[in-house]
Amino acid sequence: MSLRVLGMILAGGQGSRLYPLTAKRAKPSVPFGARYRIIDFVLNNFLNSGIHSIYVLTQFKAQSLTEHVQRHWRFGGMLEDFFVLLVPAQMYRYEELGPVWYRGTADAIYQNLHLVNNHKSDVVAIFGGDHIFKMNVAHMIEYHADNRADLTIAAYPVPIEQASRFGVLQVDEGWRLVGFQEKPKEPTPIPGDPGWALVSMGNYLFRTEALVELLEHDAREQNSSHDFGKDVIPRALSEGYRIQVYDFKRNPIPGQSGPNTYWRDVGTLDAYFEASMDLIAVTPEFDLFNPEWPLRAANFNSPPAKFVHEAGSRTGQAFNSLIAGGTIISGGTVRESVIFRRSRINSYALVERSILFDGVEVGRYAKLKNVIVDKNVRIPPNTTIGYDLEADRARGFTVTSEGIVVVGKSYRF
Ligand code: ADQ
Ligand code: ADP
Repeated sequence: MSLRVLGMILAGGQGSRLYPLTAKRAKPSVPFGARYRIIDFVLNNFLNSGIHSIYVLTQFKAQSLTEHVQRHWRFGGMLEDFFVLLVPAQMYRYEELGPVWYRGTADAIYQNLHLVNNHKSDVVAIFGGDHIFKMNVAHMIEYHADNRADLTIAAYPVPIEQASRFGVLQVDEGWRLVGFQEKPKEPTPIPGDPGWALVSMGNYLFRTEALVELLEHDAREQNSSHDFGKDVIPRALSEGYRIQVYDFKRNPIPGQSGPNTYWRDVGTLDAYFEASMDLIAVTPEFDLFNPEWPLRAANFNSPPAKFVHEAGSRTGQAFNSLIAGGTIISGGTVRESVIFRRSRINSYALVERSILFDGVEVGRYAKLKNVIVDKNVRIPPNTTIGYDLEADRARGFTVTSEGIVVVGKSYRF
């Protein structure tokens, strides 16, 4: 890649629909897939695409995310351009803006334009930290450069009934942006394909000068909410900036054939649960095991996972599951579940279609079905969760419309 690229990840999001998993952590820090956090996927996309100068902008309940990135995404050492650095909201422009935190996604970048200027990059890649996906960003950069675009927006088709949650795009034959509405009540469908709309993935490549111009302009606007989707993109479009739309489906991932179709906002507990269950399918839509697209994650010195089994009585076994290191399945049974590290499932316990975060202990004879258990929670012996949803609600667990039960970190049995 000959262009110099700076990566900026927007990781300030609240993720309120994931509560209680986001009670004490920002959405990008929510654990996923037995050993990852949501932010790891975009970080891997950048690294696997040769983008190695990366700022992570944080704001809301950032401690867990800060510790994760600081401890586990250190690299580079003496190579100046190799870094992942956290940028908390810090009122850097206090003299100009007064005492304000990041007021929106565009303001988060505006308040840190000094970092963009210092880096002297040709392109700034501004990506969300909230999604599970693989994306070869190098291919999008090539497209951005070939089209001499000021801004390139990654796009994904969604069923029209879901499109109101997104920025909806209209393009001409050359995929140049000709219309944009942020979260419209009545989304415009793809021409000739009334059931679908083309939406923005919230992942942007900006020509650096265009970004600086647009953000400086936006900062002067009194009525702006300082958001890329609500303010900056509509203005850029009306002012005639060259905005290209990038077709995510055509994004080539080494080691994978066919179109790239997987992009998930695990923004609700049900969506989170469904994406987790996909991972344990025999042929999942999202493949964690592609050696040509390594997915780096926090590396702990965990011992191996262990299964303690005494034929006939204490059957320590797991089927169709992901089991992280340091876990001991000691005489319990696990089916179709995602188990993070250092968990312990004791004798005669049954864990089915469930997700246990780090350090969860399931006591003897406990039964769990369709349950998400947050970090370090101890489920007492003989507890049954996920079988009687009314009772679960009455006990103070969160129960979703799809019947998933969540035991939060602070729950006391
Ligand atoms: P939303 O997802 O609604 O729409 P938003 O909530 O602003 O946008 O979040 C975008 C990203 O920025 C997330 O990764 C979030 O964590 C982060 N973020 C939010 N506020 C922040 C702040 N103050 N500081 C730092 N980071 C912050 C956007 C676009 C739509 C597009 C969808 C795709 O506006 O056009 O369709 O993303 O999901
Ligand atoms: P995670 O559950 O995401 O792994 P940790 O347990 O590692 O997060 O906690 C990370 C940081 O978040 C802690 O150092 C602490 O400061 C903060 N934190 C986590 N849980 C709580 C809590 N219940 N109350 C206050 N702060 C918390």
